[in-house]
Amino acid sequence: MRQETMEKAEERLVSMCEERARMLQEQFGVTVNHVHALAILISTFHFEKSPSAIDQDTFAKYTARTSFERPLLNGVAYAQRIFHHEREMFESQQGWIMKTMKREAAPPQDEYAPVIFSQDSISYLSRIDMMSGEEDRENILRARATGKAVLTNPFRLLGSNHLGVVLTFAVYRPGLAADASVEERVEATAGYLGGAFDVESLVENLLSKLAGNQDIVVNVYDVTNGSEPMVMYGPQSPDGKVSLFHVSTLDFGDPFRRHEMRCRYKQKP
Ligand code: WA2
Repeated sequence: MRQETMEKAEERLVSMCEERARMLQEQFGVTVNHVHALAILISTFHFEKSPSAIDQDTFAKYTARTSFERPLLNGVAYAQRIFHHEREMFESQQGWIMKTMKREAAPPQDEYAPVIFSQDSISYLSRIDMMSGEEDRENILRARATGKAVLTNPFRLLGSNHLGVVLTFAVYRPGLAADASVEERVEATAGYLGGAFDVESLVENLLSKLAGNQDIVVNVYDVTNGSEPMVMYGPQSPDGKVSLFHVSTLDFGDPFRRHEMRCRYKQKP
């Protein structure tokens, strides 16, 4: 009798966890695909057309109108690759000076990635050199070397201070071969398109709509470094020993990273 209730409870936990994991992975996937398409839109209408057919206003309008395609992102932005020798010319053409993530004047560097186009929801990124932030910088370097979607560690995002991860795609100048080498990719890089998965609020919103949500505790971890899992969503220190828990694997599309969802019942009071 008790054995049977235990089995039922476990079955229910497994099914609730799997449902949540598949739903989250699905929404991550469609969001990543749409940002990929936006990166191609920039390369087509900003670089293959002269003069460019995109400016801040068209970017803001188009990204606002298509935001339903990116349900887990708080917005998207485009950062242009600028070398140090181009900086003075760039800043005088733009009529502004780039800033660091800490809002200071950007000190001299070999190259920069100032945001020139942003969705209104994350307009606080405009003029910021994204290479001045450790997580964003790592993403930029890995995105341009691979040509694939890349994700950061979980960290506190600008603006909201919510826990989340940044997604980046490199935008290449036209003519890059599909089988290009790392050096060719880096050389052909024109800029970076990306945005932040606001995991803390948008995943919360997604899960809160599901039946049985008040009965379980859900955590998402970045387990890329197996010995040091990083909380990406959920309570920072989930209760230690619980007899019943379930782990669902997650694939967010960055082969360099591993994620998983862990679910358990709330402790009875
Ligand atoms: N987007 C939104 N919030 C953030 C953030 C970010 N990065 N970094 C810290 N908080 C323009 O990789 C290029 C977006 C970075 C893309």
